[in-house]
Amino acid sequence: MIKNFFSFFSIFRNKNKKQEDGYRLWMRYNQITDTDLLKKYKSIISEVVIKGQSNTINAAKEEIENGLNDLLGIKINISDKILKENFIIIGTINNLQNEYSIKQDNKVNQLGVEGYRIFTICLNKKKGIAITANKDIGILYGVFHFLKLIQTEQNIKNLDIINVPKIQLRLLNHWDNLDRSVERGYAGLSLWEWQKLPGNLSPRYKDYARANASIGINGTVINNVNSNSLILTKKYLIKVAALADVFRPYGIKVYLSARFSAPIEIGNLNTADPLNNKVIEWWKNKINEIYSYIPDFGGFLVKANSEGQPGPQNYGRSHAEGANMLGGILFSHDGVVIWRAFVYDNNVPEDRAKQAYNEFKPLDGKFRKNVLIQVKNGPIDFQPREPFHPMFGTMHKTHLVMEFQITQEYLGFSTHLVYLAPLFKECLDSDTYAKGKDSYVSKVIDGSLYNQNITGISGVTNIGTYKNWCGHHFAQANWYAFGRLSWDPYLCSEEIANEWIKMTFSNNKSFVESIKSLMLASREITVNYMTPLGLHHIMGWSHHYGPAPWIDKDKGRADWTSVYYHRADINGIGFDRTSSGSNAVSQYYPPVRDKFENIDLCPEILLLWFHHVPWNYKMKSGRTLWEELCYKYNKGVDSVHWMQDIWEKQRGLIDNKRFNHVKFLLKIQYKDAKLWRN
Ligand code: GCW
Repeated sequence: MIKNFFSFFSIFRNKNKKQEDGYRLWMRYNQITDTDLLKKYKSIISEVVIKGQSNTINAAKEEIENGLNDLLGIKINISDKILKENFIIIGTINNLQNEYSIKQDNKVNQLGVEGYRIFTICLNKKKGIAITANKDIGILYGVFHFLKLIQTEQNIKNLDIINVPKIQLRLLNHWDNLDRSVERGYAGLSLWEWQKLPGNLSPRYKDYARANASIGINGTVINNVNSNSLILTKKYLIKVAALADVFRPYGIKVYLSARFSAPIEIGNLNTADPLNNKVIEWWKNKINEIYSYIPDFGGFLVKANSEGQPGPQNYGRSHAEGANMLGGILFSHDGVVIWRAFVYDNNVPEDRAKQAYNEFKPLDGKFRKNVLIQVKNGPIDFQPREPFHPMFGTMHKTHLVMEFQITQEYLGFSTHLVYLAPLFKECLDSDTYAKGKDSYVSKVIDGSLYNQNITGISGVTNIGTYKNWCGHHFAQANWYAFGRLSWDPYLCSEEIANEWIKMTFSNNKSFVESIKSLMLASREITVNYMTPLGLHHIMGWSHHYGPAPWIDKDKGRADWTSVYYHRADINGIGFDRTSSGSNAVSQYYPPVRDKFENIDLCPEILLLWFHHVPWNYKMKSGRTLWEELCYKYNKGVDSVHWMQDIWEKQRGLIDNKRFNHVKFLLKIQYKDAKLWRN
């Protein structure tokens, strides 16, 4: 009865909420509902003064104008001179200095090319807020930050914010094919309408660029690493150039996945040997051609000699020889080569988890300056939980790029609610011990551990043509979190969730707190009902959705089966990677190695990753291994039910459309969790 009363009440509560489809992501700019706060903001913001002229400045102007109009429900005055008290002034440090002779302050020296400063200022005896940077792109980033302060209802009196990205190349990787299918994409087709490009530009391209710029992403690899050479033909390059033109004002460079055998497929050569002069000549011309269409082209991403892709090893050459050939040519254009370390071969009788390290470790120091090696967060393949990849501790003379997977290939596609920031953070916060204690993966990636001057991070996107971009409204949070961590890998998952929830859904305190707890728990919940205690890769054959621990040798490739990874037998379960097994632990530095090697010290969350453990082994809880597995699976299932309960309580606090969509997906997630457990 009481329950009915409340749900009746909440329907009433919700009547006036505009139904939302999620298209606007975290850039909704809905009017502030707290009337006192709205009044306060209006009293602090009376006009926007914009200095400078460029496409990026125009983008900043458009964003702040639309943003403030909508958030404050007014028509903000835009001018190029300070007319009123309580202005917001936007311009480069040079522009502001020239006009208002502001004293140079040491703080601006740290800003570099992309950093910005937002601070309270007094000019012409009037008080206002300045959003400033060395370059226009910094200003755009600053504008997004300023809007976020209002979206999340922060105090904007007496500001002094300095923000500089800690990683240079912050890239999305699209696994988009030219037929617009998306490998491991669960949100519709590829955004790129090849048949309509270059003439017909979907408005979505600009919104894509806005969303990325708002979280600091500055590059995008627009085609699949399992690449088609046709992308490098003139027909496609013109289309790519049209996209690059849309993205440029937002500070986003375009990169392409290059197929190593392109000289054969589209160049009429009979070899792609990287040391062959004709091949080198062909790439030179091709790269010159690319830069003639896209003068700020970022460079190539290459998947070579991996899962059947061609590469230098087809000609007896090493990864370094292949990558350096391309790097040598791209260098003169300021381009980079990002070469993937995701290599393994079922013909090599070695634990798959060890193969990338074995292949690349001897090449450390052999790559050109503008060649970066992109390494997945863990040594297998984007599992719900993996230890950090041992390459992060070992390549001291090589630029390493982190590769995270935002799309949920092994985490329930865009059907399961899984907030991935804790997964990303677990890897970034891991201590490699490469230079003693506190040699965190984040320090390898941001270049501080080895004093590196080119740094990068990539996220395999979850974006497609679905109206809400990512399939699940909560999957947008993973795009968002990736961007925020690529800007600053030291942010915490909670902080990121907090701002995302407020901007995407609501500032309502109890909503924010409940949803934050749900999001923060969701990854561990998923691990519990999918692969607890270090189990991994026991998903359905090829599609990777749902459980299939029974997948066995009849599939042809042992390293794509489940039994290869869980090794369950009459005695126990788990992959022995200790010194008495595959010795994968030897690829880690002693303090890490010793911990993983010793079953008593090995964190239980990774137990079956490193050890083959008897079924009746006593766990820390006092339960046997078998009981503990059952406990974890049950806990996972119960926790999804808990997520459903929490969600149900939010009815009426957000629009029904998004509420019902998430509710519907949680129901499937619950059903799937039970299937996994059973
Ligand atoms: O995760 C696996 C996927 C493949 C993918 C490959 C890779 C693009 O199952 O679909 O191919 O990794 O990262 O190259």
